[in-house]
Amino acid sequence: MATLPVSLENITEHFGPHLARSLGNRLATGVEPDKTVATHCCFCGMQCGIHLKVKDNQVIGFEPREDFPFNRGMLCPKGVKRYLQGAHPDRLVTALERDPNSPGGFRPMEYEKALDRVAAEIKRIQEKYGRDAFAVLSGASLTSEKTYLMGKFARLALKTANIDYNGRLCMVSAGAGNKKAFGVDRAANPWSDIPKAEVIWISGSNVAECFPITTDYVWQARENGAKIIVVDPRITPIARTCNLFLPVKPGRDIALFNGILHLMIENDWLDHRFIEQHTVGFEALAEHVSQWNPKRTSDVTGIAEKSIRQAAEWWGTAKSSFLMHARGIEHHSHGVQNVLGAINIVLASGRIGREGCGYATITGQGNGQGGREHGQKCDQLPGGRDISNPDHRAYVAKVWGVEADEIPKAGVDAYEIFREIDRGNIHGLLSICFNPKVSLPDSDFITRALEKLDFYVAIDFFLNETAHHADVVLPGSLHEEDEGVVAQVEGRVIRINKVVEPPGDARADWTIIQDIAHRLDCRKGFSFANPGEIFEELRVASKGGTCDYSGITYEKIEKQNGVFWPCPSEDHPGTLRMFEPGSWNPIAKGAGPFYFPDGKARFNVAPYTPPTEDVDADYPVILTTGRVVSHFLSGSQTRRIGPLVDQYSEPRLELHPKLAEKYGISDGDQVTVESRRSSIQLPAHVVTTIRPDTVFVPYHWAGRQSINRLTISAQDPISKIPEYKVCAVRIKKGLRTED
Ligand SMILES: Nc1nc2c(c(=O)[nH]1)N[C@H]1C(S)=C(S)[C@@H](COP(=O)(O)OP(=O)(O)OC[C@H]3O[C@@H](n4cnc5c(=O)[nH]c(N)nc54)[C@H](O)[C@@H]3O)O[C@H]1N2
Ligand SMILES: Nc1nc2c(c(=O)[nH]1)N[C@H]1C(S)=C(S)[C@@H](COP(=O)(O)OP(=O)(O)OC[C@H]3O[C@@H](n4cnc5c(=O)[nH]c(N)nc54)[C@H](O)[C@@H]3O)O[C@H]1N2
Ligand code: SF4
Ligand SMILES: [Mo]
Repeated sequence: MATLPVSLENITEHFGPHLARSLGNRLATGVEPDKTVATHCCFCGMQCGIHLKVKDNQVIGFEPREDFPFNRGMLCPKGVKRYLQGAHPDRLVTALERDPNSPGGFRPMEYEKALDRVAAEIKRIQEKYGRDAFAVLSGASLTSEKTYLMGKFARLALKTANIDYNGRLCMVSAGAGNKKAFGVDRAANPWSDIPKAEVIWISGSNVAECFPITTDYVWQARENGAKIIVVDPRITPIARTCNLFLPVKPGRDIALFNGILHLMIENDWLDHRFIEQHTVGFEALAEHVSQWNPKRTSDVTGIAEKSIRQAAEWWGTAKSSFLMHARGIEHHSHGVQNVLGAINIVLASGRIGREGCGYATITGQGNGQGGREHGQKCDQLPGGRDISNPDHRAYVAKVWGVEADEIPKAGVDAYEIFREIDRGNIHGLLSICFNPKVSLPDSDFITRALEKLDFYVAIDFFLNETAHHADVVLPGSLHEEDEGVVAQVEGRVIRINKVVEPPGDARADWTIIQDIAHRLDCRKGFSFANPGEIFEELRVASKGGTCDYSGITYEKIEKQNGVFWPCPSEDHPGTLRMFEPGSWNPIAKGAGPFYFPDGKARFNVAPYTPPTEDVDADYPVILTTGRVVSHFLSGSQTRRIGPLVDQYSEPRLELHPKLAEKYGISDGDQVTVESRRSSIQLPAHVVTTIRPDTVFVPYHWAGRQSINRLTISAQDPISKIPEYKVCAVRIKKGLRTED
């Protein structure tokens, strides 16, 4: 039996930020760079600071960036290798046009001609089928300037209601839960609060593999004597070093949170003064959780009663604490309920809005925070405004110089866009920074829908698997080829600096979008000369909204090494920590720290509902999915970086020895995994670090290796996030006979 590729002994080798520090220095030897530019990593929401070294308009290496306070020179394996993308032979340097007779199915096309064709097809489709028949899918790896522009482009240039983004797959359950409870959607605390907390609660996050730099903060807390509680169906690397591990059955976290609150009430581990002064709704919630006694909680979650009591006691009696969660509790058809459950135990403890007392959802994508603020969501306008709210529409319309009724109504979510394509209601698609064929669930359906499109244009720097279905591909920009801002995991707005020029015919993404707008006879509002001008408009458009950027300038970001939003005026330093007593916000206006007119946070009753597809006699095993340290998202970038492929070259089916024995499977055997949607074959990886009723597969691969062919397209009714973390499968040793 093999162990996980990473063990406690070699954990530093795999995730050790300090190793990266020395590697950077080693790479520095040999070639003399022309210049070194301070910027940030292109991958996850940590947005670690990094120096990129440039020679002849080519990124040739990196150096640690000690001055950025978040990572202080540390980087993870992906950050260390990110610089290898630009020189990759697959880098798109011309526009492409679909041509079945050309090798690879595409032939190069002149950029201007490609734009003409795109505009003509958009006009043709919209004239024939109506404005909303052309949809836009955008991404949260883009800078905030671009995400702002995408929202404006869809509403004003295309005049379509149908724009949504890949954060629909990521941050929306957390966002909806935070808005329901706090009235605003941002990590409540800076990470500097983590080491000051005496209890750290981590639910549904593989912190060490997905947020390696956060591991350092958690370990600092541990050095200071903190107790670490981890809730996960797998003993992930961070769980191996925790004080209490709760092996939850996938899809049952809300039962656990309700059970913890039950014990907090029973033992009077509550902050009565905080509940009284700063919250509403506690009585109804207390009534609801009275049914969640430890026995019932244990029966539903699969966690031992003793462990539940221990967790409740540590959490209940702590003086300071930090609760964080990620997609493990959010990727569910009741993801919002899970998030509300987590927030309920934070509010009941009163430990929020103070130093060392924190709560956060850990943001995934590079601009996963900023990308969900300024209007590329189907129901949102800039500044976190609501597209259905007449006041919000009127404000943004004024900034855009249009009438409020010219702004389309709310559109449908990213998955529904594909259902609408399938139903014949959407005929054209523009996608940027999104690879839905690999990243959406039940992906055989997505493939079929893509083939039904009349016209599809993709903007990317690589020909990702979805773009293979495009009629035209436009060569966009890599992270280091453009400038702008992003908001990292803590809500700190930082600057991405331009390091090199886009090669060949490749263009900064925002210029491509403007070029298309111009060909749609839409110049007004799309004549920005640079990202700085877009940012100036974004500042105005966000003013007075919950995500208020109006006091943030490029210069101030530079000077302060980042500015935390909200920042309502130029003399305001930004908001390091949310919800501090006496703090101001645009909704409460001094009535209290939370973003509701009365300034109070909301407790929400969050009932338990089982996953949409539970196991049964035909499909008796739970499938859950997620990530490994060396690959990123759909893998379109990291599967092209050799050293990362070497670290983890193919997906494997993680399963427990007991389950393996039941099916006669040994480590390394080929196994057929089948759900009601599809089936694939994978090598078995037999490990003791997973629940015996659950199997895990990472999702970074495409085609025959893509686990999303099996996952279910059930969505949370509020957030519309897909249920990636639970569906039912059956497994069998060997290949399927018909293959
Ligand atoms: N290396 C790497 N890092 C990344 C990314 C990447 O692709 N690769 N992507 C970035 C992005 S966009 C995101 S969103 C984040 C994701 O970061 P995470 O959410 O930490 O990662 P996941 O692997 O999706 O899932 C986290 C954990 O949830 C557990 N889990 C599964 N089902 C349940 C459940 O029902 N309850 C609980 N409590 N846990 C469950 C899984 O076992 C897994 O360990 O990572 C970011 N960082
Ligand atoms: N089974 C399963 N599926 C999942 C998940 C899971 O846990 N399990 N997690 C979900 C989550 S949390 C997420 S965030 C999604 C992510 O899913 P996707 O967003 O589809 O994945 P990416 O790999 O980020 O695809 C983005 C594309 O954007 C391109 N790109 C990156 N930066 C830029 C840029 O600056 N400009 C342009 N033009 N293009 C750019 C990349 O080259 C890539 O082709 O996957 C989701 N899918
Ligand atoms: S932790 Fe995230 S931002 Fe930092 S180096 Fe790794 S992938 Fe890049
Ligand atoms: Mo994500």
